[in-house]
Amino acid sequence: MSKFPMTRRTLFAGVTMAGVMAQLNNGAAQAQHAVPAAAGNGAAGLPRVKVDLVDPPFVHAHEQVATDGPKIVEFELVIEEKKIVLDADGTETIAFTFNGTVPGPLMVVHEGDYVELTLVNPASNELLHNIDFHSSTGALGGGALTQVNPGEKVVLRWKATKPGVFVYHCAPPGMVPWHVVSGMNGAIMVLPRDGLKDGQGNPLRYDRVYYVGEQDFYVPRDENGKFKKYDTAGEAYEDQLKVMRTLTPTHIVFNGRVGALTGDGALTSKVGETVLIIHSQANRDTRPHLIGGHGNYVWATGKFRNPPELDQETWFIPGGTAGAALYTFEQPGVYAYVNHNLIEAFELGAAAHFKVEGQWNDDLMTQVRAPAGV
Ligand SMILES: [Cu+2]
Repeated sequence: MSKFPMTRRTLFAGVTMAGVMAQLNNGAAQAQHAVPAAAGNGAAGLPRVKVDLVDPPFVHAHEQVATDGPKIVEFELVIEEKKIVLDADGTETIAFTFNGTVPGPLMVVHEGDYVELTLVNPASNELLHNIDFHSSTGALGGGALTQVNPGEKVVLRWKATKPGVFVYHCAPPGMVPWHVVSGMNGAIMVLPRDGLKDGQGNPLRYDRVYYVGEQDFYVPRDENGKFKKYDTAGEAYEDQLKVMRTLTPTHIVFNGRVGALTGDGALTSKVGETVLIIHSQANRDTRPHLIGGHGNYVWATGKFRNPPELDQETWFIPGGTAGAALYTFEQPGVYAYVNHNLIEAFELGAAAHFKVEGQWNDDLMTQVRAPAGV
């Protein structure tokens, strides 16, 4: 695609002219038809619960072990196209967001629940959007059933059959990578109904959960090497596509900007607390590492039917995946949590801090002799 499709008319034209999309639209039409007609719709009659999502790195209140049977869990995501600042130099990009944040909020349900998502594309936006849940089954993960133009909303329901953490992202026809690298992705956690387990079937619980969404950005530069600013996404599109095709991000950040999770935004914990870290990257591979700590139990590819790996130093999360790591802090201090491609962490921004309170354990580490002359 060489020209940015600016109007709703051209957006629709792009959809209907593409052969592959015609097939997808047929599939979508059939699937839409099938929803009300399907026999044995397991969602019928189930209790409903409406969940208010919260901004990352925080996660809405939820049960780790389900105390009831399956239910329909209602979420709402409002799409917001907005200018965001990526770093202390004031570098800007026009982000596409679910609920105004990069990443979008973490949703939590249990295996066997039904997710019922209302996706709202306010009239103030310019572009068509949709949502592909990697955790769902069929119709491009829901992408074929959720295309909403500005001024529209849609409701999608799907059954959470696979326990794990999964990416969701926008995937509009012809513009998938652009929307994903403009920030339009997030994650969902489908917990086993009886909670997390180690490899031997023993329960694993967490005191806190944080959601880290890693994002690569591709900001065009002017002839002097300075980052360019644009008034609209449409103006930026062609320049941005050129940078994207280099596969060389200008920024790789946690939670939307350099330093979002350091300083005042640092993640907090206490010695003795067990923290679950959900980490997603919708586009590129990443390799989280907690400097001075470990991943005690790690589902690097995020799927809870697999036994967690133990005592990891660094774990590998392939692009398009969410991973989960459980750690119990044993020492106080400030820990850096980084993408251990250290250039990406220290030069491009993929780093967070944990500030941990508590008593130092001399047995685990002590400075036997302070630095001084030899
Ligand atoms: Cu989008």
